[in-house]
Amino acid sequence: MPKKNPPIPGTPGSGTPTLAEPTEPTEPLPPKPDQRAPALGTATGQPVDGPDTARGQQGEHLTTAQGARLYDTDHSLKAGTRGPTLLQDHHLREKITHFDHERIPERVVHARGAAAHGVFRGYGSAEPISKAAFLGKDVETPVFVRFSTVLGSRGSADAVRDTRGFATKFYTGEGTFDLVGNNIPVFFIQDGIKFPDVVHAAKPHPDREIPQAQSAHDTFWDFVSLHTEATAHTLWNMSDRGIPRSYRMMEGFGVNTFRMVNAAGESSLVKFHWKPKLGVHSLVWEEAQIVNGMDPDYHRRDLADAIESGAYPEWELGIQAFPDTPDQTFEGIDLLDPTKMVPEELAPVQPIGLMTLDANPTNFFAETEQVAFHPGHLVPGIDVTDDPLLQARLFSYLDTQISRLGGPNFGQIPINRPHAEVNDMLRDGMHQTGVHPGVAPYRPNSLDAGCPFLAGPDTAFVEVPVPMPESTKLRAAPASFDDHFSQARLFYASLSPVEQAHVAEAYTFELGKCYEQVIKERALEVVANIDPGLCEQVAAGLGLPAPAPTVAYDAAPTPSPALSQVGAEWPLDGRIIGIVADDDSDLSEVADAVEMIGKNGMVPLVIGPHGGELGSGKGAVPVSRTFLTMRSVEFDAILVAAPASDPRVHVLLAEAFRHCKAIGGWAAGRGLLEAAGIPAEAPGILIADDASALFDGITALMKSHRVWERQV
Ligand code: HDE
Repeated sequence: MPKKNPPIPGTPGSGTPTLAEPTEPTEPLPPKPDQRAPALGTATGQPVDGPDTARGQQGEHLTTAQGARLYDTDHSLKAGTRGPTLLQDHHLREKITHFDHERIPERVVHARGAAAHGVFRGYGSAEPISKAAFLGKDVETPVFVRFSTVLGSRGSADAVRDTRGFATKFYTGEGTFDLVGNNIPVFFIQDGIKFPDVVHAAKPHPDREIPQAQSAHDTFWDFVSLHTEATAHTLWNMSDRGIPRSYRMMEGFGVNTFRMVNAAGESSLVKFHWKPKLGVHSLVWEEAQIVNGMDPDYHRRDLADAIESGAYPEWELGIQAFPDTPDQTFEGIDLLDPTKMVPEELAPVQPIGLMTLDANPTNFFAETEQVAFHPGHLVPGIDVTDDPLLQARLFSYLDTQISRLGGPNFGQIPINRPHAEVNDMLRDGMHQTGVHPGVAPYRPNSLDAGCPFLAGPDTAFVEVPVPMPESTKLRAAPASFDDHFSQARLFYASLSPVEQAHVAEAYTFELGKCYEQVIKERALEVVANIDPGLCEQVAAGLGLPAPAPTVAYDAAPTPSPALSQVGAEWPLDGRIIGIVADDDSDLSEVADAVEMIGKNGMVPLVIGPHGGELGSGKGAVPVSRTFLTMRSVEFDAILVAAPASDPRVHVLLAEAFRHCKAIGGWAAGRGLLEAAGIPAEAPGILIADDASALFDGITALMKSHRVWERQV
């Protein structure tokens, strides 16, 4: 008979009292394929026996890092209950030491992010210009996408005015392809050597380390007013694109021009675009500022909630394709200049696949924090160009991971493992987790039977043999890079009046936050070169004279309607409607409204004077937010079914009104709208006899995102 282990004190069956914690284990969720650690093998290539070591946790008992079971983790080992702690206590030291080292350096830029798993399905339409297998018709490829802000630290707020990162890892059968893009198609600088300059200028001031995650400060405006190639990107930041409503409602752009190569070896130049199925939508500035205090995790929460509720966000991947001519320009636009984009009206975006995000990460640190992107992670069929920004990026991303992730083996971290077979000759180094068999990590060899073998050009990644023009070694840029204003003029001219008004407000706000007069004046000179009318508005807001443009206008720019966010109708998946009600409201009507909203793929949140339920018994309605926990910015539209006199409800309605949200009232709610000073005849205010009569009208208004006619 095997000898039974003695019972561990405090565990069930041990005879000592148990803690009031659950003691029955439940099965953890199964890992996704890209969460698996590298398979372990012995030096002879045999698999290692034992439990599934790929998982972070096995078994149901608490153990040390070495697997020894523990019976107490609440008390350190002491000489008596009041005595000193003993150096012998390995569990204490292991637990505290590991904790002391739990943090890794945050990303130097894009530190704040949120991510999701998904799948990409190729349409096959890119086949004539790219041999990349994952773009083939109906080929499905797992993806992991990380969205981010650029400037803020890891714990900063989501809804700040900033560019957003949009980085996608495609785990293709031919190796991993990373599309490391932004939600703005142009960049601040033309040459990567300027990246530390723009980032140092935009980050908090080095003396007091303020302001956090903001561009509204002197060093940023000092730099961009002197370095005028940043003008177009700065203007995009000052537009609604700088404050997205949701990560699900952003476009993504590869920014740099890439190459695609087909099976015949022919090369085309391409620009990548992600088009969200829900359209491109933004917060308004006052709303964004309130959001950052009320819910700093606004975008992170929105993405996770939408995926969890089954409202999977989708984007179509598209390309603009251009002939790979020796001058690498299209319609006069230099394709190697990353401060320039090509209007869709000149080169249509052709859809090549669909991405659906359908799973949240299991562990933020393991996946979202440790994922390591690199624009040089390419597959056969996609290659880089000589864009001097892209060339510097090709160096930077690998370099930064080495200090951020503690050594050169970050590719072995589960989220970074390729799904293609890996057989490199990279060995050893910090955090090596692979057990490489064989004796000959070099080529040529005979001792490992010549392995690994080289692939033929038909399956290998082969750089496009681009002819190099005769040239001289120098530090300079082509003359076309001197044009710093045409794209900013084009973007501004393409915006609707509402969007232009937001741009004027944003410049006025940001420059109003600068202390140095000289910086405000110089920034106004730049704005004058975008649009004199815009400059006059900003100058008036700052109380300064408007300077005249210094760079001549050749002709008025031809607007690109695709650059405006306003004017179409979009699906409402995951949009949030607040319903103000109280115990005296007609609760069956409120319940009907809740049901209608949910049935239509949106989220109803009942706002009541107290928590718990409104009413009692069968017809009771659960309350989602109280007057204390709600704030207008959480809702895309508000319905009112109660005469609430609480001043916080008046603020709710006043803010929703100012932020151009649809508002509807029925029954006693009509009186509340009046009491809150909301004019019944204003655009986007609907009054009806019951909730169902309101529903169609409210959703029709929401499809245009906001009631812009109301903007004052
Ligand atoms: Fe990045 N960038 N970048 N960048 N970038 C990083 O890499 C860099 C640029 C972008 O969610 C860093 O792993 C240089 C353009 C995204 O993990 C770093 C230059 C675009 C992310 C780096 C640029 C981007 C990064 C910091 C100028 C849009 C977040 C942490 C030559 C096309 C990826 C890291 C994630 C991250 C360098 C310019 C997008 C330091 C030197 C242009 C979305 O390597």
